[in-house]
Amino acid sequence: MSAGKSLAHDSAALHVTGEATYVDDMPNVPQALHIAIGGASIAAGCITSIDLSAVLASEGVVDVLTHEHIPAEKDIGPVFPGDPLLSTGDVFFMGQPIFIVVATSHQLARRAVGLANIQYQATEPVLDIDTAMQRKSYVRPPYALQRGDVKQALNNAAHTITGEQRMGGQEHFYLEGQAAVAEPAEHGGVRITSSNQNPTEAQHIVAKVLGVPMNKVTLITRRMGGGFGGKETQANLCCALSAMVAVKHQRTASCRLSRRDDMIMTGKRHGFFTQWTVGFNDEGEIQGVQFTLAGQCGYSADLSDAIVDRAMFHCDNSYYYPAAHIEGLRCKTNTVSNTAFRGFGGPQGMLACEAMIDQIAGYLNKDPLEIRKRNVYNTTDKNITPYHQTIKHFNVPSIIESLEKSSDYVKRRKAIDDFNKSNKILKRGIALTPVKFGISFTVKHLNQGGALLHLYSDGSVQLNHGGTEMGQGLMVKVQQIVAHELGMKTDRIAVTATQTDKVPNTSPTAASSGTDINGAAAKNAALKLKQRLIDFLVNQHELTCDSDVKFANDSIVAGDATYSWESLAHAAYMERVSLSATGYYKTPDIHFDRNAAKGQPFYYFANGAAVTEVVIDTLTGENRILRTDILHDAGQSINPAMDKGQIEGGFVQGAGWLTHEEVKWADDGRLASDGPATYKIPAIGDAPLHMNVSLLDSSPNEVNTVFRSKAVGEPPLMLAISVFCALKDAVKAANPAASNLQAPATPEAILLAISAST
Ligand code: MTE
Ligand code: QUE
Ligand code: MOS
Repeated sequence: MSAGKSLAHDSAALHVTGEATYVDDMPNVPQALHIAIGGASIAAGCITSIDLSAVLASEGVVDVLTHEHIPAEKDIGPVFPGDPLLSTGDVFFMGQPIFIVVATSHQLARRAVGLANIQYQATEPVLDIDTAMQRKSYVRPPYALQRGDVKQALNNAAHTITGEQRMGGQEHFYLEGQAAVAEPAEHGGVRITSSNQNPTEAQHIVAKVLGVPMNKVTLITRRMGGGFGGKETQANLCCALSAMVAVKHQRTASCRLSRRDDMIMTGKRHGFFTQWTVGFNDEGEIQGVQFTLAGQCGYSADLSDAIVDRAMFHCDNSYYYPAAHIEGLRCKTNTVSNTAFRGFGGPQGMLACEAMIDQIAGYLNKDPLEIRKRNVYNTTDKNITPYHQTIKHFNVPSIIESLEKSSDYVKRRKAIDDFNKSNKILKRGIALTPVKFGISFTVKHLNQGGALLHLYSDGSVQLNHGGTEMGQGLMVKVQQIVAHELGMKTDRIAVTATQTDKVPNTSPTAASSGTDINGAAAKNAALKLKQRLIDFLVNQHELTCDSDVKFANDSIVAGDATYSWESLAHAAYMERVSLSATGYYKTPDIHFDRNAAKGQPFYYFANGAAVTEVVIDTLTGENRILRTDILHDAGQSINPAMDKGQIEGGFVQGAGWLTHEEVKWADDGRLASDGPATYKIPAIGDAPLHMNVSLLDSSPNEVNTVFRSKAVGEPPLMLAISVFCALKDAVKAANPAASNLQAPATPEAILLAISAST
């Protein structure tokens, strides 16, 4: 059977040979036009004059367009309005798209951009969360979760402390940048090939920008060279611009951002400023907590409402709060509009939570692991979340227990203390942190998926579904699911590009739900097709019941007869059996009343835990991850190799966020970290020296997901919180009175924490 096997990624060979085609590898059509974007050179204010004559006169330039040339809708805000495709006069951040150059080559288009003469009237930009909070400047209204009487709980608690944690944003740094190629189609339509997590939304937005119905616009995504959330809404820019040019000029138009433009013009992870007041008893058992979580949204809403919601939903991480008040603020700044990034606010909420746990441990002079275990949810009396969802099943306690043993935590804790006593300059630290990540879009309507399955008369199968491939292995997993249901070899099934004309009204491939919803939809299609074949065979062979037909080992047995897929497909076709099926799935049992802040937003939780040991150099602040042990719950894994890859990649990406990726703006609002020279992503040498990743054994999902698997895309990123907590542990060993470590824990931040006392 194919499901449950560690099959290689369906494109693995293509990836390593360079044969896999990305948007910019598409054959260069003669006459194709190339787009470059001209951005604002101030961070806030308005445009007083624009002179683009020199741009238009530049070599190879065919056209220069501003907002005045947009055929219909000028706002590409995905959920709420507020994102002008091209500035209509106001400037909200430095680099904001104002005009585009259309030229005969990418190079010539980029060269012409610099010749624009634009005058501005500048105002003072707001560049940080603190200023936005002071001014109550938000992109969306504040929102809070509430359970129990927090005031009373804090009053009655033996100890009450306040704390705060700042954390930076994160650049997606996908290897393939934002890119789209649009070809004109008949009747004012357009066909766009795009590196895109959300083809349906791009279709919707392009249709609005062009002023045509959605049926005139087709979006195609074969694969992305990484998305990580950065191509959920931010791919719309290149789609809309290339579509506009393709339709106007009736020529193929390509829009591909340079790395620098990509970093400046498209959104990133939200940095957060978090504060709490927590009450607890002598054992460190939490009695009540009050959180304020303020996210830096940039100039517009984009997905920030849902992102800060998810931060709020995760500031309990794995711990029970008898009383809680959690407020989320969506701060408006004159910076690019921030967007989805692996974890979607969850990592920020969870980091705040774990920082609070560490603070309680420090206050009571106990090992943080003791505080973690004391407060962890159970399924009996500590089982209600701040959003009133009851935890019915919870693997974290047993995961912590077995990881503590398998990683030798107690012995190593002692060895680290000894090491730190005998070493003045190098200090080690260790931390075990759990992860509980809610699976489902917290916006209900997105929790649906669709698929389209064809059996051709030669016995080959073509599979389409609403999910997109960004390297995570969605296609091979869905292929495995269908092969499993039909008892056929996976290589009989070709998974094709995601296309809005094959499966309509799809959700973004996001919230780690790709396999859950599209895999289940594909299974539904496979079962429909299978039933038609069963009916056909029962009838042909005058069998008494459906179970006389068996699908296994790539063949079909019907009573005494045995078919190959080739012979069955041909026979069914000749007898006029429909061999194409659509599939559909919607996640059951979820509901959330946002006004009451009550409900069951998540179908289930993904769980895991990590133990990380680090070493810091107290003279330079340099640091290394020495060892990480991970135990992660992927349910009954559809593809253990793929899941382990997601765990390793997610962990390292999270460690990058918390250690050396630093998004920085200069005082005038210019993005200072606008390339690989000024923004450091993890290299192979930054991965843990020793990394032991295990999947939780025999743990089929408690709810009825496809193959009883669990979503695995985002949750492992949050295992990297163990790195940050271990670094804090090492900093504390260097100076027990060290000040609060800020994230990212760069060498500078580590030195600062060691040298400045609280
Ligand atoms: N893995 C790779 N290789 N590349 C990516 O871009 N994106 C992550 C995760 N893993 C990503 C990845 C994010 S943000 C999400 S939401 C999930 O994959 C989406 O895919 P899934 O739902 O199929 O897991
Ligand atoms: C997790 C997610 C997303 C989410 C909620 C989550 C996500 C996303 C949206 C969203 C919300 C409102 C919309 C919309 C999308 O919500 O990725 O189009 O109108 O796009 O809990 O990952
Ligand atoms: Mo992932 S941030 O939900 O695209």
